[in-house]
Amino acid sequence: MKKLLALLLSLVMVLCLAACGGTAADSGDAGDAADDTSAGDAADAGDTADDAGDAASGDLITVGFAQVGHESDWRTASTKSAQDVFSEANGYELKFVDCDNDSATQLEAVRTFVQEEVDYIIIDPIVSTGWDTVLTECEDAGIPVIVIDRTIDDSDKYVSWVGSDFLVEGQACGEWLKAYAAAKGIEELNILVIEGSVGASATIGRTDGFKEIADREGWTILDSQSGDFTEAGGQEVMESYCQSYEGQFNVVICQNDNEAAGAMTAMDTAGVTYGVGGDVILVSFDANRPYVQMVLDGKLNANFECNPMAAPTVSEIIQQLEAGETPEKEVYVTESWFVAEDDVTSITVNGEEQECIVVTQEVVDNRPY
Ligand code: GZL
Repeated sequence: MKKLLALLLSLVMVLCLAACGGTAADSGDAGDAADDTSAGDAADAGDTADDAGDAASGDLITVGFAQVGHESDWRTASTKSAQDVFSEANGYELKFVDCDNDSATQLEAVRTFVQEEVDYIIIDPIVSTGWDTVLTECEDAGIPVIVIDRTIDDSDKYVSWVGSDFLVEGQACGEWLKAYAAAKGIEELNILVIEGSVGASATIGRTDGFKEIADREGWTILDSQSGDFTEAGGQEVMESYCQSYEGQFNVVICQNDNEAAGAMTAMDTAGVTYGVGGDVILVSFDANRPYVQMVLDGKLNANFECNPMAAPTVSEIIQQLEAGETPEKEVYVTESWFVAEDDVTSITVNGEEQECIVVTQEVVDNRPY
């Protein structure tokens, strides 16, 4: 019914224009309407309605966002950041798809955005490969793609990437652990790692960065398995570790906060103490507010931030593109390292001195997410 109404509306508009002696092309959207109507195709009439709709909605910029999923507190913060920034009040129409950690769903979401002829596409890639074909389709459709957070490693057909240096996050964790162990007089480190989702650049970077320091220092990594960035995954892997490596480990590295929460549950059940004064040094990544509180409470010895607030920078990039400017290809977000004790208040990562923030209640309260 809507399409029929749009078709009739278009016909009336064309007849009015003809009576006024103007040309359809002179009237902008009406010209589009005339073009679509002359095709006499109901689908075009629908497009006409959309075109009219776009014209009626003024200059809202349509943004399609294919988000990883909803697996963690970090992801929730990332999604909220996008919804806050790409609001109608800010001149955007956000088309959001939660891809539920499924790569096929994510590719389908991007193709749907192309069909819907959005103005821009944002992708947080679940995995770092398998992207060139669909990015070529976006390029052919003339739709700029901005990648956030995780990286795409098999194609550069996107305008910009905004995110974290995951390798540095892993290296910082290793350099802090080295300094902390020295300060505490711990000579032997036997380490268990709970990795993030397989194939995610965050997992790859944190794993490689930490392993670089572990290999340099001669530490023993007893095992390294994926907890898929979820609390259930972290608990499951830690339960297995507590059985397989009972009494053998004194460090657990969790590659995100939700895995750390799961690991705590498993260690509590197994009677393994962790954190400040515990038998096991427990470390996390992401630094969502509740988990920085856990650093203050001594449950976590350290937490390495991964900043989820990429959306404001993405909006700046879109505005640059709207103005015909060329944005930077890579934009890194700022991040901090949080520690429970003042034994180590700075570390050197790749020759650069970096602060380790000793957590206070004020630090917790000031966390933005
Ligand atoms: C990292 C991000 C990771 C977080 C996890 O930038 O992709 O995915 O560290 C999230 O919490 O699940």
